[in-house]
Order: sequence, then C-alpha cells, then structure tokens
Amino acid sequence: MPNTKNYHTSQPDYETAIDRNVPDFPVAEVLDEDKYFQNHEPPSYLPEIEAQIDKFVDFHCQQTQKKVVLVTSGGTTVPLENNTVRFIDNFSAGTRGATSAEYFLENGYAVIFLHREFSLLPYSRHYSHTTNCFLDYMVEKDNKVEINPEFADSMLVVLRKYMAAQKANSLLLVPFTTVNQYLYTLRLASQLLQKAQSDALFYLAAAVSDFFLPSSRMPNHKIQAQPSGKLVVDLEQVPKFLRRLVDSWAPQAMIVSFKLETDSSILIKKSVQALNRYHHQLVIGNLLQTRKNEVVLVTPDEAQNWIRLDDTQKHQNVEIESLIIPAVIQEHENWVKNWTAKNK
Ligand code: 9Z3
Repeated sequence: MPNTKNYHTSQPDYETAIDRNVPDFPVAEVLDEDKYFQNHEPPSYLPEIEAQIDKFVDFHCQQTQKKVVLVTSGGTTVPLENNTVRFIDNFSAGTRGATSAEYFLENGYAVIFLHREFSLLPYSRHYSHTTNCFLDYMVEKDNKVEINPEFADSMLVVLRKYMAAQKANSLLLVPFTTVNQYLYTLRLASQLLQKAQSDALFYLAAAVSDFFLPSSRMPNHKIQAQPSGKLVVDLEQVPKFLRRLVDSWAPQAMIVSFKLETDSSILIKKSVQALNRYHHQLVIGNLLQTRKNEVVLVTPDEAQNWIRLDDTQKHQNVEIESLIIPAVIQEHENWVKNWTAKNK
C-alpha cells in the first residue's frame, strides 16, 4: 500500500516526551481517565491524523452515507525509556483486526483501521507474513518480473477487492505503537465520529496494555545495569478508557469490545463483567488457544452466541471473521433502528 504519511509511530516523540514539571497527581479531583490526558502529552503528529479522519468521516457522512467502523488492531507497547530501547508489548499479530476490516469493507462499511504500525494490514496481510519474503510471489520471465502463476488467480481476487476499497476511499489506515498514542488517537477518532451518530461502530480488537509507566517517572535514557542485579519496574494501571468511550466520547455509537482469556472457565464471567462495568453493547470473548476457530458473542442480557468453525470449514480455510462480521452487522442494524426510533 502506498505510504503517504510523514511520521512513524515507532519512533520516540522527542518534542513532547518528558515534561518534568507535570505533577504526578493533579490538584483537582478528576476521573482517572481525565487525569491520564492531563499528565501525558499527545503525540506531535495528532493534528495530521485529525485532518485525515475528519475528511474521511465527512466524505462518508455526506457523500456515500456508508456506516463507518473504527477497527482497532494489534498490540500497544509500554516504553520503559524515553529514548526507547526497551518496551513491554501486548500479544496480537493483527490478524483479527485486518481480516475483520476486509469483511466490513465487503459489507459496505467505511473502515478506519487503527492499527499497530507494521502489524498485519487488510489485503496486504495475504502476502506480507506468509512467506519469508514477498519476492517469493514473483518470478523472472524474459528479463521482467511477473507474479508466479501459482498465486496469480488468488492474488487477482485480493487485488480487485483492494482496488475497489481504494477507489471508493473506504479504508483509512491510522497507526499507533505506544499505549499513549493509542489512547489519544482513539479519543480523537471517537469524537470526530460523533458526526456519524448511530451509524458509527467501534470494533475494538486491539490488545491494549493494562499497565504503563507514567511519563513523569520515565527515564530519558537507556536503563543501565542495576547494582542489585535486578530491574524492578513499578507500573500504574491504564485507566478504564472504555467507560469514557461509552459515556462521553461516542455515546451514540455501538461499541464492541473483545475479551481475551487463556482460561476457558472464566471467559463468560469476564465478558459479562466487562458489559456490566462499561455498559456497552457487545463483548466478543475468545481464548488465546482457540481464537481462530471459536468466539462467543455476549450481549447485556447475558445471551451467549457461540460462533464455531466446523471441520469442513476448517478444511476449506474459512476465516471465522467471515461469520463474526455479519453477526456484528446485524446487531449494529438493530442498534441503529432502536436509536432512530428513540430520537424521532
Ligand atoms: C482480542 O481478543 C483479539 O481477538 C486478539 C486477536 C488479540 C486475540 P490476533 O491479532 O489476536 O489475531 O493475533 N483482542 C482484545 C484483547 C484485549 O486486550 N482485550 C482487553 C481484555 O481482554 C479488553 S480491551 O481485557
């Protein structure tokens, strides 16, 4: 995909990094979420992203009337140093997000793809991480490069879908690397998406850090060997931003979050807990071990809708996202209907 941006989220932000004048605890009594934004600087490139998202949302609200989904994808990092050599990462290749984005596009949505920079992307995912090198898809013939005929048919299918999305201007790629960049960009995008009202959908598949190192305590330079021979890292809990998203950043939108567990006995309990805590509309529960073959859709009435690939589907390499997305879209249609009826 063409790279039109002038920044990389994986590079440290020297301009806005540490401000040692910022107090660890503000005087005023504010919610943790607000406190976070008061004490952490926004990424310097945010105005550039604001202009892109604003234009994209306006285009679809005014010209195409497409519903707009914000898909988050990939893991956020927590830097341990300002000039970042070491960081803590969250597991996610970006498969769920990139694959889901393709099915949303196929189903007529415009997609803002908020992703970990250099993780899987819609369409290119079919070729970027599947061999040692993308050149494996090429052959030389008569002094020219050609697509290996073995892959040509399947690549044509993907190419057509990719070109259609480009032509319709229905896919906007927005990167993040750190949890700070993610939170600032999510808040910005959700506020800009208010224009789309209930036509906006949030599909939060990114694996977001639960703990982080506040900028007021972050060393500027690479941490050196410690006399104790140990490195003790004292992390704070990342504020529960989902509550703010539901309450005030995007109150008219439908919000879907993912719950990732490794212990099957607590998956449903934790999914219901998330719905009770944040009051959003849908949690998709999945286990790390089986996430490509089964997920459970949990709604506030505690109904559980399991989506599973059967053996034939597994054999045919059916992607589970091709079943998840129509179910989510159905829920979104109900949400829009109810919202429209309420606001007549
Ligand atoms: C997920 O559960 C995603 O489905 C996966 C996708 C990260 C498992 P891959 O990208 O993996 O296909 O390799 N995402 C949500 C993960 C998460 O951090 N959820 C939080 C939680 O479970 C809530 S926001 O507490």
